[in-house]
Amino acid sequence: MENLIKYSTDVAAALASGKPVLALESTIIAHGMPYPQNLEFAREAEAIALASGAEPATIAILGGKVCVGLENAQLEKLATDPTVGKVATREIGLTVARKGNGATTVSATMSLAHAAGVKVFATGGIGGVHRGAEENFDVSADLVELSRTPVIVVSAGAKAILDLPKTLEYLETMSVPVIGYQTAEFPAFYSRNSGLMLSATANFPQKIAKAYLAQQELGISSGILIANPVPEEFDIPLEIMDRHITKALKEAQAKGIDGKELTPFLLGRIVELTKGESLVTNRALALNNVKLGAEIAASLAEQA
Ligand code: PSU
Ligand code: MN
Repeated sequence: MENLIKYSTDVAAALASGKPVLALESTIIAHGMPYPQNLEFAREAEAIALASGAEPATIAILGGKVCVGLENAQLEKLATDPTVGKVATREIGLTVARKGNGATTVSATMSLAHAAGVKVFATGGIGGVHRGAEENFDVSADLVELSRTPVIVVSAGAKAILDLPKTLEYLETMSVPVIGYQTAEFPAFYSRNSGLMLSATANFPQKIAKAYLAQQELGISSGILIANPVPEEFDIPLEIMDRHITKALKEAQAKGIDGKELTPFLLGRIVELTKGESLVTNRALALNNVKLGAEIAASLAEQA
């Protein structure tokens, strides 16, 4: 796979010298936030990773090449070009084969980060088990990838657009450790609280790095999901979000939107329904995850 991967000069240098590297996804840029906030976010995420001690490696497929570390013009393309598709793990091969462009989801970014030798990845929220999954079987490939790819994923939990109890059950079944960062509760993305308790908590990045190294040494191939609550000042209470989410879900159903279109549709409608407040929170929590991700990557580089 090596020659399919195109590293930026900075990422290649960091990997060669064992410096901390942090993977970042591109679906959040292309399909998770509107322009121009998406581009500002992408640049700020990279700046925060650097300031927190890790080389940022934003991952996307461009012209059929797996790009690990992007130039400014590439970030701009992802943020503005509506023809850039949403690529989950199953779409990687075909996108490369047709020399296409694709923004990578959590599942695809994990799988490509692993192929590229990057062990830590920060995002906003992961995909999960959708509400109504008992009828429609909509379960994000993110959960499957977490069960089989040894990458630490730093998230603010899963969005309340999902069925959170079922998402946690599924992660348990798939043997994915879910560790609350300085919390015993699973955060609900926009909200710090979900009412769902976790079985594991870590208060320091070092402990997360140690857990990962133990899994590696013992041949356990699953990833680790870190649940890092949104900073208090950006929290939007669950009850408030729930009203907007229920409305957006009804609209999606009426319009017949499902499959991979559903998550981007819901995210966009929620930004409109909250008059932009959800976007401010989304940005804050994702940047907060980048900071923690960089700290974990730094700790891993020290301990490895
Ligand atoms: N959560 C967000 N913003 C996002 C996504 C999730 O807050 O942009 C994206 C991620 O890339 C995630 C994907 O992997 O949505 C999940 O999509 P699906 O439900 O189709 O698996
Ligand atoms: Mn889905």
